[in-house]
Amino acid sequence: MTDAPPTVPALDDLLADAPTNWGKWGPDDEVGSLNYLGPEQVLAAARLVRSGKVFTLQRLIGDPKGDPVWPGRTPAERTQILDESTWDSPDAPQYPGGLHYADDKINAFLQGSTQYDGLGHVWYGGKIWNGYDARTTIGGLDKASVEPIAQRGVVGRAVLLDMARFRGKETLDKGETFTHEDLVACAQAQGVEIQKRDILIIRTNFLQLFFEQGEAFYEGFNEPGLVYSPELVRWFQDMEIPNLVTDTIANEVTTDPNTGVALVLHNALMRNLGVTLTEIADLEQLAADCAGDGQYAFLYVAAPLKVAKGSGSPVNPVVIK
Ligand code: UVW
Repeated sequence: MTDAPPTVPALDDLLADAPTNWGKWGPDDEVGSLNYLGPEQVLAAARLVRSGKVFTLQRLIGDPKGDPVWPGRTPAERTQILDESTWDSPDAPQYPGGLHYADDKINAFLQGSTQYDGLGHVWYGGKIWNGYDARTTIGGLDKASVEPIAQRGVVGRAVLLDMARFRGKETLDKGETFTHEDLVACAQAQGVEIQKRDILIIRTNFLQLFFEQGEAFYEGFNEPGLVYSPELVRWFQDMEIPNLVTDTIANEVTTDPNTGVALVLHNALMRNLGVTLTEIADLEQLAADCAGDGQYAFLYVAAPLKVAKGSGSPVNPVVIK
C-alpha cells in the first residue's frame, strides 16, 4: 500500500480566518499599508540621516553574470538600436551639425529585476487587494496596479535585518525559514528596535548561490525566507508594516514547509493586509556598511516606474544614512 499523497490546502481555507485591511482606507484604495507612511514618518526617517552615506539597492539589469529571475521568467534583453556603426551606412539619418547618437531598448519582465509588486499582483478566491474582482487584472491591472504606488512613492524609516549574518552564515540555505520572532531577535542582536510602521529590509544573501551555481540554482527551487503562521500575520498587522523588502526573488520561503502551499505570505500580507512587496534587492554594500558602523535604521526612498496597469515595476531604492 502506498501512502496517500499529502493534501495541500487551498489558500481560501488556509487563510479563512486571516485578518484583512480591506476597506480600511476606503473602497477605492490601491496602495494599502503604504497609507501608514505619512509626513510624520517621513520627517522621523529624515532625522536618521547622519553621515550622508548613500546606497542604491537595485541589481544591474542585463548583468553579464546573469539576472536571477522567478522560474518561467526570462532575463531582460537589451538591444542596441543606434550606435556609431549606424553612420557607416549612407542611409543613416543626417542631422544638421553632424549629430550622432546611441539608442537602445529592453525587452524585460517588469518583475525581472529589483522590483515593486502592485498589490493586485497575486490573489486567490477571485479577489485581489481591497476585494476588487480578480477579473480586473485581465489585459492589465485596472485596480491595484503598480502605478498608484509609483505615483505616491515610498519614503520612511527602514531597518535592515541581516538574517544571514545573524545566523553566522554566508548565505541562508535553500528552504531555510525564519519567523517574526527571529526578526525581533536579529534586530536585538544588531542593537536596533523594530518600530511600528518600519519598512523591513531582510538580507539572506541567497542570490549569491545563483551567481555561484548557474542553472543548478533552480533545481528544487525553494528560496529561504519568512514562513507563514497566523501569529506572523498578526504581528505584521499590529506593527503596521508598510513594505517588506528582501534580497530574494519572492520575499518568503517559496513553499510553506507546514502545508506545501506556495507563496502564502504574498497572499496573507500583500493581498489581505496590503503590505507592499519589494524583491531582488542588492543589500551587500549596505549590509557591510551596517556591520561596520552599527547603524541599522535609516531613511529609505523608492520610486518605482509609473507603468500604466503594470503588475510590477523595476526600481532602484535609495538608502541614506
Ligand atoms: C510571484 O509572485 C510569482 O512572483 P514575484 O516574486 O514577482 O512576486
